[in-house]
Amino acid sequence: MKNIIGIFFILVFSFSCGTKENTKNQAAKKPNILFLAIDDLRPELGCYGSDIAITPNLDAIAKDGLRFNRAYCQQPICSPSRASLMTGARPETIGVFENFAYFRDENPDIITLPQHLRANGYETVHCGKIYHKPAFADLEKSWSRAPAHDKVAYPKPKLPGGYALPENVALFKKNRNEMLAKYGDVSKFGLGKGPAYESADVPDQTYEDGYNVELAIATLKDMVNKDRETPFFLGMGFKLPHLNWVAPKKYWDKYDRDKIPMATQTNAPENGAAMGLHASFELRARQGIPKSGPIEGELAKTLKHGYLASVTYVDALVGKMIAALEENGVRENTIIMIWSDHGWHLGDMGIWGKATNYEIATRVPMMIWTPNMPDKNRGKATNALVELIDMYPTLCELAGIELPAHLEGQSFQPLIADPNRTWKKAAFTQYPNPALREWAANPLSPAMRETYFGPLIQEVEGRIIEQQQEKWDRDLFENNLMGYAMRTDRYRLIVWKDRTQPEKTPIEIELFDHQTDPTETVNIAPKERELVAKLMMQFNKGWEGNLAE
Ligand SMILES: [Ca+2]
Repeated sequence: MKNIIGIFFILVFSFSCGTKENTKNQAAKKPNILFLAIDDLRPELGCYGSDIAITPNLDAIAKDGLRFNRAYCQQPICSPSRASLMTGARPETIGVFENFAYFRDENPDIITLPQHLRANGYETVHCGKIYHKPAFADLEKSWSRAPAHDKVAYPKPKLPGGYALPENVALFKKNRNEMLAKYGDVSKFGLGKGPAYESADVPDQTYEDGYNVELAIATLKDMVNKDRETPFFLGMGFKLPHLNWVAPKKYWDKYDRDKIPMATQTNAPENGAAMGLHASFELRARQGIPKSGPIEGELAKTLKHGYLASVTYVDALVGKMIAALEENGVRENTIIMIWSDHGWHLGDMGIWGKATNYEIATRVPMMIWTPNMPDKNRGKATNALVELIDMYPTLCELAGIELPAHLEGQSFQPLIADPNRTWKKAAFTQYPNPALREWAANPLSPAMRETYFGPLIQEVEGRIIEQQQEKWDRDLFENNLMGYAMRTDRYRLIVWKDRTQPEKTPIEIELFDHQTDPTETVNIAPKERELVAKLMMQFNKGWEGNLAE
């Protein structure tokens, strides 16, 4: 009997050792993942054909990887877009439509991308903005370790309002105090802002993004030094080119101001839905930006200059990050996934900001580099319709990990093998009434109406009432109206519905023909009824009915 027990123990012991060894060997073969999020970046980059944007590091990755020409976000605002792509479920499914909603409140058990990788042997860590804000960072479930703050040579910047220049800090504090005195606590939700931009002669690590890249590099080094066998998922989230456009002066100086092209399509779409465009609230809340009327001329040029300087600054930091992969000997086994959470109107359609259902706010830059992609496809671009939500299943497949059942995206791994193959029939995005929401997409608070945005809101509301007439209903338009956009190979269809009553007839439909009208100047829905009916059938099939076969 003793012998039998002894043999049993030996068997169990050697079996468990063997399993551990196998897991370790399998893990060693898995690729690392560098997950680079760039906030509010529209696809105006060298590698996307821009003559002005200076982005050599992003261009270099595109030149060696695969670039997506038609990638779309699921909602053009930070938190919902990120909650969707990180959970692999659509905004409608997880019930996150605005920046103040946390996906865990509604979906306590949903498995996020880093959480799934972690459960499959990955070390997972993030620096900067991956989820929307620190309180929404899902620290307990998504991440296996904290960044190596103690190993950064620079102190974490403490810049009031994010500004390095004392005069901008003073403007920020003055504005914040005035707003607080005038409006009380409501001003904390975005009204007490400083200037929209800053050009300061400071080193790269001065601003938050610069510091966070140093932190990400220190963290990478720490992980590799401790354990080269365990694969890592390192998320690095850049805050720029989100407002405010604070960038070291040397990046501003790279641009010839006179050569910066401005938006050429500055009108709202002809026959467009009156609720389709907002009044640029997010930018107007900044100090020095007119609170009503057009934003144009020299100011507009400076704003675009600031956006581009921020993009070039981020590009330089991306270059540092990639160099760190090389220095640590992991470049060749690290997938690089680069994406932005949504696009941005820089005066396009006459507005500034994200938060619309049009092409300019929903199309994003996205590119991937993988160790094993066919050499013949390196440097190629695909015109296939893809969605940010597709990154989750793709990265899992590339890591050889089984997909969780709840995912609503589709792995684009087949496109890496063949960028020209037939793919999804449509990409989907949604956004609640842009005109009558605060810029975090939350419903307008009475206090917001009373602040200096009152007249602006009245103006957009007046246009909606005039257009919608008997369909106007304040509660519906402010709280339940959702715009659902479907982008097909040729068309953009936007269906405005009461989301609490999905079976009801849409309130408004917009249709744009990208073959003849790539900047979406004319809504052709009123004169193309048959085409709308056909596209509505496709729309009603939803994302599930429009996947690649
Ligand atoms: Ca964003």
